[in-house]
Amino acid sequence: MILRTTNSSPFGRKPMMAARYLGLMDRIKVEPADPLDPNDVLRRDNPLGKMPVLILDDGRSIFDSRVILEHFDHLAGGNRIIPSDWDQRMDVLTLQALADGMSDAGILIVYEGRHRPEDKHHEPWLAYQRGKIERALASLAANLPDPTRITAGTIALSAALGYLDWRKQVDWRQTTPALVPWLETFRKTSPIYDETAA
Ligand SMILES: N[C@@H](CCC(=O)N[C@@H](CS)C(=O)NCC(=O)O)C(=O)O
Repeated sequence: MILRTTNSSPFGRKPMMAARYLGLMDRIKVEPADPLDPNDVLRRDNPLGKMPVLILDDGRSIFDSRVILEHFDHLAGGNRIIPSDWDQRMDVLTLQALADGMSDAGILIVYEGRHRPEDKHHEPWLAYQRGKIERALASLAANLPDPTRITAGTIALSAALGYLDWRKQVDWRQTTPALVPWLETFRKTSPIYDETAA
């Protein structure tokens, strides 16, 4: 399989972490992708021009990161990072959706700077996106997931926090200190976070 991705993207880092955790790396060739390059095959493999994309052995491409994690879990026998138990599954997938939503908002903040001229930056819209991240952080701090369980949810959360550390859309370590030991414990539980640092 070919995984088009980069670890600097929070979404791209998710399948890299999952593949390592599930022991699938020897079946995957990782190729970089550049969403901004119109000639990059990414736009052929995913009409949305977003990474990550996974090219299966039969040539099909699957995306997005959630679908790829689902596929990796299946390849690894199932019930590994996405529980089969329905209630647990809903909890893990909802945590993944919340964490991915933080990354989505974080990316939109970065894109405002990248794609719009400086005099067109709209602070209320940036604050609107920051509000999503801040509310998500507060809700996570009030109901911390188990950092010793490696799931699609905790993988997505660690990737989102790593992205905020890098791009600094909000100072989550200051506003939500409860998540600092959470990330430390996650890192100690499995090397996949440090192994996929950009
Ligand atoms: N929901 C998607 C989001 C993917 C995404 O936003 N990827 C970013 C990488 S940072 C991207 O490729 N953006 C390019 C663009 O939006 O044109 C997923 O989970 O994979």
